[in-house]
Amino acid sequence: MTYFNNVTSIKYEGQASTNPFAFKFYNPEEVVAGKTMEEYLRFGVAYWHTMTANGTDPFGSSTMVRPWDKFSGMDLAKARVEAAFEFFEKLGVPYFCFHDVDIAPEGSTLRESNQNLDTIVDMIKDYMKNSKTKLLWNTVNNFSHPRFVHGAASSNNADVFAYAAAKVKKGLEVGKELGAENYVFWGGREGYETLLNTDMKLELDNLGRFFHMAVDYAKEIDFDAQFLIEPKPKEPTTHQYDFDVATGHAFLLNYGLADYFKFNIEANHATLAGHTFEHELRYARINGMLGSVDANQGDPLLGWDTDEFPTDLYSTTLAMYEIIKNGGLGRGGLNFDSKVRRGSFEPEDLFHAHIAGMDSFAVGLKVAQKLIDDKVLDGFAEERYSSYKEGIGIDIVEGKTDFRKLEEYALGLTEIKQQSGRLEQIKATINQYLLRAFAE
Ligand code: XUL
Ligand code: CO
Repeated sequence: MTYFNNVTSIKYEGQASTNPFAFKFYNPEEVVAGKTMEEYLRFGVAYWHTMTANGTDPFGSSTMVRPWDKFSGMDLAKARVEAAFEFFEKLGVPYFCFHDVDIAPEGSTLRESNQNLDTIVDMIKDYMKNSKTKLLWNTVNNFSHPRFVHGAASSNNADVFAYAAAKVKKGLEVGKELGAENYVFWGGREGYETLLNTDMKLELDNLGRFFHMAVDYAKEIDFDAQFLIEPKPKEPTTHQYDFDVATGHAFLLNYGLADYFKFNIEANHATLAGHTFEHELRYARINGMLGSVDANQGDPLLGWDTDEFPTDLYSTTLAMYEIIKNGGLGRGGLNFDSKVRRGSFEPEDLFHAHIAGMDSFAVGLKVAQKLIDDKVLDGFAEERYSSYKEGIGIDIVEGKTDFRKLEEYALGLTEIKQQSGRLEQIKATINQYLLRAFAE
C-alpha cells in the first residue's frame, strides 16, 4: 500500500524552480569542500515527529491527517513502517532516527513490549535491505510512561532504575540489529522539580552508574555505535542534569565517561539554555565532543521547546560553520527533530517541511564554506588576537611567564591600546555572503 500518492520523488531543480515539491538549494550530488552535500549533511527523519506525532498540544487534541491512522495497534505500527520507507525514498533522505515507542506500541508487560519491538524491528530490517536509508541513531523513551514520573536512571525508585536499564539494554540490541551508527541518551526525566525532596548526589551517582553499564553492555554485544548525550536545560523537568554541553561535559569527566560519549546538540535546547545554537556546537567542537545534531529551531517569543523546522539561514550558516570546522560530523548527522505546526496537518506538509529544512542547511553549508575559504571570520579573529603572536602575548600562551613577570611588564606600560571589535562590519559582511552565495 502507498500513502503519499500526491507526491513523487523530490528532485533538485535549482533556485528558480517554483515547484513546491523540489529542492531549490539542496543538490545531493553537488560537491562542497570535497564531499557531496548528501555526504556532508547526513540528514535524518525523526520518526516520532513525522510518522507518530498527531498534533496534540496541552490545550488541544490531534489535528494531523495521516492515511495510516485508519489502523490501530500493531497494524498501525506496521503501516507506519510502510509509510516511513515510502517517505524516506521519495525525499531521498539518507538516515532516520527513532525511540522504541515510536515504532512499536508498549505491551502490558516489558516482555510483551519487547516482542512488539522484535516484530517491527524485523520488518524495518527487511525494508532496509531494499532502501538506501540507514539508521542514524535509535534511543528509548524513558520519559513518557507514568512509571518514569520521578525519573528513570535518576529515579528515587530502584525498580524504575532497573526497568529503565532493561529498556536501554533492549535499545542497544535493536541498534546493533539495525546497524545504528549512534545511540542517543536524552534524559527527559533525568532532573528534578525541587531540591526539597531530592538527593542530588545519589541521583547523579546513579546516572553515572547507568551510563557505565550501558557502555559495558554495548562492548559486550559488540555494538560499536557512537554514544551521544543530548543536553537540554529544562522541560519536562524544571532542572535537567544534562543542562547544556558544558554541564554535560563536566558530568562525563567527573564520572570517567568522557572517552565514551559525545554530544547530540539540538538547536532549540541550546536556546532554552540561554545559548545560541553555535555556542553549543563551538563548546563541543573545541573539546572534541561534537557528535551529532538535532536540527530544528525555537521561537524566540516562546519559552518552551517548539521544535520548528529550521529555516533561519543565519543560524544554519553559523551552525554549518562549526560543523565544517569540526571536519564534518563523522558518524553523526543532521536529524530533523522538528515537527510541522499543528495547523500544517496534511501529509504533504511533511515534505514541505523537510524540503525547507534541507534547503536551509544546504544554503548554510555553501555560505559557511565560502566564509571559511575567504577567511572572513578567521581574518577578523587573527587580527583581534594578534597581541598573542608577539612579545608578552607569546610568553603567556607558551607558559613562559608568571605573576611577578606580568606585574613588572604591566608596571612598564604607559598606555593600553585597544582595537574595535567590528561586530557591525562582520554582520554586514555575513549578510553580503548570504545574498551573494546564490547570485551567480
Ligand atoms: C526532546 C528531544 C528528544 C530527543 C530524543 O526535547 O529532543 O526527542 O531528541 O529523545
Ligand atoms: Co532532540
